[in-house]
Amino acid sequence: MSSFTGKRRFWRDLTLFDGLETLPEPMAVITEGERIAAVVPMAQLTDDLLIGAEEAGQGGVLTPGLVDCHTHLVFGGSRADEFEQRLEGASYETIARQGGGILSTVRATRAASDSELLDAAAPRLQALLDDGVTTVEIKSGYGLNRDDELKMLRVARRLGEQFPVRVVTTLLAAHALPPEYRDDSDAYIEQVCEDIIPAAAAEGLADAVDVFCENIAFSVDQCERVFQAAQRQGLAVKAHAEQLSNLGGSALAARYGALSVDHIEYLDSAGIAAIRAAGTVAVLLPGAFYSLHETQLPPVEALRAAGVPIAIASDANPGSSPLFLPTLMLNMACNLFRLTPREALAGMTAHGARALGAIDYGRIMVGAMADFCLWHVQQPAELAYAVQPGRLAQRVFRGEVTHG
Ligand code: DI6
Ligand code: FE
Repeated sequence: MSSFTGKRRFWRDLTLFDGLETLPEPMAVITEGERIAAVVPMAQLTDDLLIGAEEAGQGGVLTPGLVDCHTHLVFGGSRADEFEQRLEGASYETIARQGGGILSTVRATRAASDSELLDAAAPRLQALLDDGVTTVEIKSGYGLNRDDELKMLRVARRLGEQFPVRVVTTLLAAHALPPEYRDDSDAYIEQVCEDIIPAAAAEGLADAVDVFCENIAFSVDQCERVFQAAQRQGLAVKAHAEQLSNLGGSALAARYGALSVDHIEYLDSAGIAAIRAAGTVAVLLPGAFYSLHETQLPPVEALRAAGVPIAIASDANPGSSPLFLPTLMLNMACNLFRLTPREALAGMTAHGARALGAIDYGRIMVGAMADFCLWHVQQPAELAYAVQPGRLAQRVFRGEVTHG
């Protein structure tokens, strides 16, 4: 018997993807309260293991609950008008330099109340849950001042209280230059470092701090100041880096022990060596690559050869990735970036959890959180091969069946 407490449930006759690979024989999973208590081949499922346990499912493919480790799920307004402009040839950068893009969403987010932001985010979050997500990272970054950045993070925290999901929050105040600092980016970075980060840390609203290191956003030096301020508050760091060019943001992030570097289409061999040495996760965001019609592919083969863990996420946001279907990201990771289905699934389970600095979810193993999904598919690869909402047979979060 395990050392855990709580209600005992078991699932049997499973094709099990454990977060890294598909096990070769039919398996059973036994939970106790919020934790996984046993993972055994059916051939070893003896009666003593089932004492006091209620059968909760049988058959099908079981995977860890999906971990969407990079989203901008909380935001006001819509960018459908820019979608049309970009289809008519305007570039993402041009729209941003004209005060559109992120700043368009900033204006709408600042104007929205907490409850309006929560009501707008709720159906987007539900769409992720209905597609198997049990952990979601939600960034700020559309407030760009203390009050509105903290407003976004409070809304993210409330979503985690109101829905059966784990919400991990990230402060991304260094997402874009707000209009009131249009001529003095260093002064804005000073406010981020001396005011916004300490205020978020004091209220326990942020689990990590992120930056957008890019020509249309902030320089390596400015991002380094943000990382130093985060570390003064004991917060982990991550970076949107090498998305549209190579400024060396990933190498900087690695020097600060970043949990992850994200996008990284323009990552070079020096950056790969740096993140490999730092144990930083490479988060690929195929939705943004696809929506922005990018052509520069991330260096997947070099990341594989270097043994860098690759995560996949939706980057769900109103501008560069208005895509709220995580299993579509599995399909895109394979079709656009040539990941294998196994790599893509690991990227949205074990490696997604690692990109959030987590060790007790994202895997099906004894002692892990009982966060997992039973799917109406014959084999795990189908989850990446086909894009088909509605395949979730059961969703289990902290040991409780929340769907199906
Ligand atoms: N890179 C992106 O693709 C998103 N943020 C970032 O740093 C874009 C967010 C938006 O367009 O609203
Ligand atoms: Fe992003």
